[in-house]
Amino acid sequence: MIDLYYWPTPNGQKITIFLEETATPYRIVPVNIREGEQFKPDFLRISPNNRMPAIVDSDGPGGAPIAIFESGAILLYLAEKSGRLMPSDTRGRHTVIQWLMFQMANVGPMFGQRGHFMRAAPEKIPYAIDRYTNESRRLASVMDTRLAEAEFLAGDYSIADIACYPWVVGVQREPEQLDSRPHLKRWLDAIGARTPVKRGMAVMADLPQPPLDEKARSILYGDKQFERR
Ligand SMILES: N[C@@H](CCC(=O)N[C@@H](CS)C(=O)NCC(=O)O)C(=O)O
Repeated sequence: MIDLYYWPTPNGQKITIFLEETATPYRIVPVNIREGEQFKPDFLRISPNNRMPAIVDSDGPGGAPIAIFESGAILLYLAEKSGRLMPSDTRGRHTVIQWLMFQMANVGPMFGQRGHFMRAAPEKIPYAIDRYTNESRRLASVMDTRLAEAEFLAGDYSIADIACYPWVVGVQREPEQLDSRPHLKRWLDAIGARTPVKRGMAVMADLPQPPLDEKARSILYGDKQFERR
């Protein structure tokens, strides 16, 4: 059984989508990051970077439990274990890894910082908003160019698409951005139409997400992050 330490954010949704796509049994262990549950000692033993998602697979290598943090590492582990959504030939594997790293090192951080400076930051800093908006748009164009020549990021549907989708789906709220990126639009529509993707995206999605209050702000972006453990 896979225990998924989870909160409904794009990084968490990558894993629920994979688990739904592969019909892998899993149990959700909520980690309320606004309440600071990511700092509980039991969770830090699993995820020392105080970030979700993380998994514990009770049936890990050799039949012993294994804990994994970082969504990209979790996707690689689950793909390898299940033999799904990742090709087995060397060229195909590395194409997937390359686009997975593109998501982890670029799409997640840049889209994430854009969201932070647009919605969470207490003051609106035009330089920061412009910087991360420009980078997010540039990355959307990189994807559009790639998707002009390939149906999915690594050729066939894979964990690279699953990693990108929950981050990029928000571009649909800015339809003018998709007018000039028709291949990205086609890809978003195709992935969004998949039933397991809908199920993965829906896990705990009805949770009320009021604007961040002072306590949540301090937990997520304040002194709490710097306390020695
Ligand atoms: N690179 C990490 C990022 C995970 C991440 O940033 N998780 C956020 C929510 S999306 C989190 O747990 N934040 C808690 C905190 O900042 O204390 C991954 O892909 O797993």
